Amino acid sequence: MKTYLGQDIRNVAVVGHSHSGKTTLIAALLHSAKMTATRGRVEDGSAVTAYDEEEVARRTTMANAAAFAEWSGVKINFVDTPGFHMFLYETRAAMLPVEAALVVVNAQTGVEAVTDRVWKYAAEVNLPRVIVINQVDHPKADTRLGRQHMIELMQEKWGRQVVPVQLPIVDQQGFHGVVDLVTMKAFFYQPDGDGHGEVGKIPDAVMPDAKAAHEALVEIVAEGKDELMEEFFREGTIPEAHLITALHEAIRDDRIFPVLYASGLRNVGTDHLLDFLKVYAPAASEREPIAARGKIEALANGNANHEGGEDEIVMRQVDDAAPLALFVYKTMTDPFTGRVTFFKVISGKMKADSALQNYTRAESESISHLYIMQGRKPVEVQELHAGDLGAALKLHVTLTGDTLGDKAHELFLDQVSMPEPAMTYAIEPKSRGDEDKLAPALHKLMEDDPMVKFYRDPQTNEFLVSGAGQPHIEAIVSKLSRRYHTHVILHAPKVPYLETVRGRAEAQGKHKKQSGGHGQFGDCKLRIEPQTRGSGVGFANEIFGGAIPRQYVPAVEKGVRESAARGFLAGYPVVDIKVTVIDGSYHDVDSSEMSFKMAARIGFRKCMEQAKPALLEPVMKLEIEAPDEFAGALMGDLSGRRGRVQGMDSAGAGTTIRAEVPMAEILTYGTALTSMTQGRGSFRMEMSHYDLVPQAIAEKILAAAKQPVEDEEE
Ligand SMILES: Nc1nc2c(ncn2[C@@H]2O[C@H](COP(=O)(O)OP(=O)(O)OP(=O)(O)O)[C@@H](O)[C@H]2O)c(=O)[nH]1
Ligand SMILES: [Mg+2]
Repeated sequence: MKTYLGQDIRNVAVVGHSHSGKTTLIAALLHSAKMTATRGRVEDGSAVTAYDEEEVARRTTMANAAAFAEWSGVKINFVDTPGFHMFLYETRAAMLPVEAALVVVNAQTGVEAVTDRVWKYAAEVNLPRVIVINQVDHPKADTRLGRQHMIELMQEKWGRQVVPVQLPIVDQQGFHGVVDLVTMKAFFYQPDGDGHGEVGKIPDAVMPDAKAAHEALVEIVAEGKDELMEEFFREGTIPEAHLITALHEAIRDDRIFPVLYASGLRNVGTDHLLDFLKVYAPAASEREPIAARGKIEALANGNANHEGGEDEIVMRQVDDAAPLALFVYKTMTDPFTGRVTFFKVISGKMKADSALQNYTRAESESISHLYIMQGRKPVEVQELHAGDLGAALKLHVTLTGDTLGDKAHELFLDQVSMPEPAMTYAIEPKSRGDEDKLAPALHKLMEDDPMVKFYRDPQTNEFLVSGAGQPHIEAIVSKLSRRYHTHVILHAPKVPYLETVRGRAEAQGKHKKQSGGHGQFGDCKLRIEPQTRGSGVGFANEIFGGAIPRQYVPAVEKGVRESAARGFLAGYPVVDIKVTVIDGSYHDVDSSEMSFKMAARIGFRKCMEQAKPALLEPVMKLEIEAPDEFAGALMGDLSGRRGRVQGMDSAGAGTTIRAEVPMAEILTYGTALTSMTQGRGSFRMEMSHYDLVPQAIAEKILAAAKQPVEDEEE
């Protein structure tokens, strides 16, 4: 296989709403570039970037995947990304190792909720964007929204930099060609063919539109470039060569977001899309130097021993001559190849058989063979140059987000931040045999998917598993059984209620035992008062004149904290209180730490009795997305769940509702939402705050929970 330099590499993340056809389009692009003998399909699991069993079963992309096309002298690396709202944390991570996003828009529906979301992610990292209107072949394409109307809607959202560089040719034969508005040539395709267009004349019916669109394109390319403007006014047009260079630069600098047309399913327009990426997408070497935390290079050079230096922001050039640095953007465990680590060569030249330092983990790591991934298939290469995407197998310590490289040039790149898990279940092994396997298997899954969390809730003592949502957790459970032969039961987790007080009270706690010999004596007077939410348990000492000797005050505090942790009403920890010890007495011989601890417990319980104890419940922040027609039903349902609606937006084809809802009311919301919206709604939630449980409901919870906690004797 040919070795590619940064200038001949294009890295492109393919992003867009679910079912816009990203995975199918990549399969078509790879086939047109003759990387695959047949054109893969999502339906039968043959699409190159959809190989994971769970993805094949669900027919949707759940994690990033890599593929490449060698196309007339360049290598185009594609990262296929999820379009399902739940997995967008992956999509966001895919923006880091690439120089362009190919934003796939479904011609049937136009810009959808996720299209806009991923657009914003790309904008956050100033990623150049190329828009492709896909599925133009579909009978419903262009009928709901005219072609021009769709462009106008995108311009409204994303600015007038959205400019067609192609027009589709659709007639009674359907969609079978595109007009290139730069060269003013038409390309005609055999639908379901090999994806190669025949150059031809622009059809008469399209010509007027093409002329107008060409002029609009030339004008916006020339804008802001004085020499081009002059040329434009002088000649009435711009020579093709100048136009090509200027368009390339405008795309690289986010001044133009070009729009193309294609059908991945019927393989129309794909070779031209590859050509377009070759000519107009930024080369890997064109990337601005990358900012990272590290040691100042000048100091590090020629001075290998620079330990102890402060971290500085280092600008690292995407250059073969710079020190080697790799950034890991994904790992996966494949049943066939084992652990695969996907990385970008940020700088330097990577050769097979290299000893590297994993800076993030401060451990060495050696890479014997180098690969580039074609879906799940590793293709071996001998070297990778700055800017390329590669992979290594069976690394020991390296995980997603790590930076590796030359030992002498330590560098840290920022990792992408993860959202809070939206859904949590209690998880239990089905049988004894599954018990030992569960934790190791889940830990393996967690390494490849940072959104999966597995932990024991210290409050309820249950093992919990969290993920991005219902389908995500279902996929985890299915992977546990398919891959690790570990079977589990899921159920709604116990709600981690808390207790608090609504009033203020003072009470005395006295612990006294005189049963011959050494006695026990502790006596303290406590005050309890409510504090703001989230403040936990505060303790203060206001003893004057040694009513309790100083050395016993910590024992009083310990007694208070232990009692608070044990709960009063139903065994839930008491929080958001301040307890102050205000008075007491002691006995020269019989007082001890233990007696004061006991006294504090008694005092605490008496305080609780009088201070209007109350139950607190976790309230979740909920964001629901669903087609407009379900908005009314969803709002009604939310109020039935004691939800408080905070806002409602209509964006594109859907409505977003934001609300705060007690956790107890939405433990199984995923299932309810699916049935209310015929599977078309989605939601995310995260912990917001704790709030008082209304009296009537609190009574029910307390009746169902265990009896009030008795203070046990020690
Ligand atoms: N008519 C038509 N259908 C298409 C086209 N591309 C994809 N489809 C169909 O749309 C569905 C979704 O295609 P995918 O390629 O899985 O879409 P995706 O964007 O990868 O979806 P996610 O992975 O869920 O984000 C499949 O049933 C495809 O057959 C196209 O160009 N034309
Ligand atoms: Mg997909």
